[in-house]
Amino acid sequence: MALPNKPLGEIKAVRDPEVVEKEVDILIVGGGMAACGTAFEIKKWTDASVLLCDKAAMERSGAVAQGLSAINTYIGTNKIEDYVRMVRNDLMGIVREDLIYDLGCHVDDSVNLFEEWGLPMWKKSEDGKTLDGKAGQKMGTLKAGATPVRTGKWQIMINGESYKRIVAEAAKKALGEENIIERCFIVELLLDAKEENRIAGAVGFSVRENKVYIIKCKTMMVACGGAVNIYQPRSVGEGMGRAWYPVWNAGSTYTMAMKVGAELTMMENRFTPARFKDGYGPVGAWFLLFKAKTLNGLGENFAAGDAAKAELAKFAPYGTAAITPTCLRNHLMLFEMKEGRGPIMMDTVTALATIAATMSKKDLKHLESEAWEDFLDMTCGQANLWCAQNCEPEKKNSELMPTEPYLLGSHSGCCGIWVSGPDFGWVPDSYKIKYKDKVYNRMTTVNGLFTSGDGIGASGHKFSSGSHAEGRIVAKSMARFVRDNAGFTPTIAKSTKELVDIVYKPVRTYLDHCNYTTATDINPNYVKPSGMAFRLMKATHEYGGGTATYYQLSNKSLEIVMDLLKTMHEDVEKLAAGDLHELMRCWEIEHRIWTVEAHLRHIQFRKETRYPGFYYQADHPGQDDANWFCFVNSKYDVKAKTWQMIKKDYVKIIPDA
Ligand code: SFD
Ligand code: AMP
Repeated sequence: MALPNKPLGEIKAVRDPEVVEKEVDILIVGGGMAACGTAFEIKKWTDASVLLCDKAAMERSGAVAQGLSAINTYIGTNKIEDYVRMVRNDLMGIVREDLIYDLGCHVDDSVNLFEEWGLPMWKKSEDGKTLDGKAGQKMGTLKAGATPVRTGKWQIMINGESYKRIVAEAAKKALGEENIIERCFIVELLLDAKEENRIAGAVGFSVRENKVYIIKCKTMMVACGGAVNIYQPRSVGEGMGRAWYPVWNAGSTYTMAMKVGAELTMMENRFTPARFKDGYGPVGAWFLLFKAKTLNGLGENFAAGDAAKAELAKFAPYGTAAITPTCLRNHLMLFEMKEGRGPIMMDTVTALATIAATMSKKDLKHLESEAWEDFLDMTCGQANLWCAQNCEPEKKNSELMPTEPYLLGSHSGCCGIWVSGPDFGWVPDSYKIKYKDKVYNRMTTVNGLFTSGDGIGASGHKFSSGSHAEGRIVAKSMARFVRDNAGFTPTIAKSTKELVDIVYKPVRTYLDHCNYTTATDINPNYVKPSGMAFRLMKATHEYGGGTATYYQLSNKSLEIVMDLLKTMHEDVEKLAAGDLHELMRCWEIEHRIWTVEAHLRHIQFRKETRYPGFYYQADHPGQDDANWFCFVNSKYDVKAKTWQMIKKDYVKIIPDA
């Protein structure tokens, strides 16, 4: 059920919240693209009871909140094998080809549904013209054979300002509003008290009412997106809060799963996207649709030069492939900047002039509005910035800059949770996870716990469409899991009181001590979450390979940041929340700290630099295929408080072309 907007000001937290206890068969945690896919699909396969909890309002939650201007995974007439090859090359070789292939088989069906639900897709007219909006709709649907406007081989353009609203509406209709709790932040997952390594529920709270939710379930999907604001953003001061990926996604997926013992994979991977400086406007449409080039400070197309070619050759076969991997594109920019040939500019002027040369005045106006719409659809801050800077892209070039790092598994990164592949003969046994002798596609190493979208590691480039399709794949797996295990009754070890004490601890800390000082943010007995957030960001920025060091770290800096994280873990015990928004911030920072620790532990373990341009391990430069052409997995033991780092064999399934 949607809750009304807040009255003016924050909602004060009380010492003793109301407790709501629920028991369902299937729990969906998150309300983003993946969760909407699951919500849309699940009732087709089961009569079991389902509940979805989203910390925000589904119409505008998660990464697609602002809308998008492209769907970056649409197979169409391409071969699925080529999709796997593209993802493998972009992610420097080590990926789960079973998961990627499986996703490739399903993703277009989600795209077709989006169009059916009203999402306008750009189409090509019979004479090869670009038609967007209503004009595009006249060409018929993609499903019926209309030709999309491809930006790249895998990407298609949309008028996507309302993308998330459209997808959420379908999810809500299919699942029923009565089975959805919005503004419910899940804090912890709960294991079963009787059966080892089996998921049994979750605990969370409402960010609009003083209520704690304790939910028992037989199976669960956690899909709370990636992790943002874990490194100091380039936008500070009055720009603070601006980031590229959704600021609300705080690593909850990874932290909550790892804390119940789920194995993580490739957490060393990160995504530091090259973006339009300060506004974070995406570059894909400019590179691919408008065919723009980047220039260094000397006005040279450096990426096409001999120095760049020589640099890329060091990372063959990826660097020498037809499409340069995302991390290496960053690497080239950083190379220029470090050599004193920055800043890097996107040559929007030449790109638009080149296309305009073949156009009428009217078509040119339309082209210019498309250039603006690319940002208005998904990153309006960038369009605002252009206005603020008097920037007309046809007259003035814009600067590009690699951003602060993000952790995610669905865009051009691949950190996440280790999951089962599908139960096909061609999928290696080492990629299958069984429960009572049955394989459950996309199940984590915790029985009954599933994930998708940004949650799944080693299979990036799913984007919005792939995350939705993956959520639908999980729906079918969960339906089967509940059916196969109908006799299971979840039991939770901790009492209701113990769970409420955990979730509301920051509120009580605040209420116990807030009268000690006149300025409630400053108190010797507690720390506010905003202070802790700055502390985390400073530590990662300086010692964890943030922008401060051009993404470079070393054995020593890792040692220092690990030490800082250790005291942060101690100090989060003193977090204090005076209102419900702050309570959410407390739990977000807790989730962020654990996610960062996993990330840095993986980097510490992998003694090579697999992703130059995303990060550089100065003590282990370059790639070491002989020792590190494998997955790195980790498992946290919450009782023993120990990390186990595991090397897992990579299996090549799709041969090179
Ligand atoms: O331009 C809790 N993405 C793009 N995908 C595309 O297909 N095309 C594009 O054009 C894309 N680009 C892009 C993209 C994202 C952003 C922010 C920009 C540009 C500016 C990527 C996709 O959006 C992304 O791959 C998917 O959305 C991932 O889906 P999913 O479901 O894994 O994550 P989500 O949608 O962010 O949803 C997360 C949900 O979890 C909730 N949540 N709920 C309860 N308890 C907690 N503790 C929770 N924590 C989080 C959230 O509220 C949300 O509902 S471009 O760059 O290429
Ligand atoms: P972005 O806007 O950077 O998020 O990219 C959107 C899509 O375009 C993703 O599928 C990227 O992999 C792809 N892309 C972006 N830039 C390039 C480029 N220079 N060459 C090839 N693909 C790109």
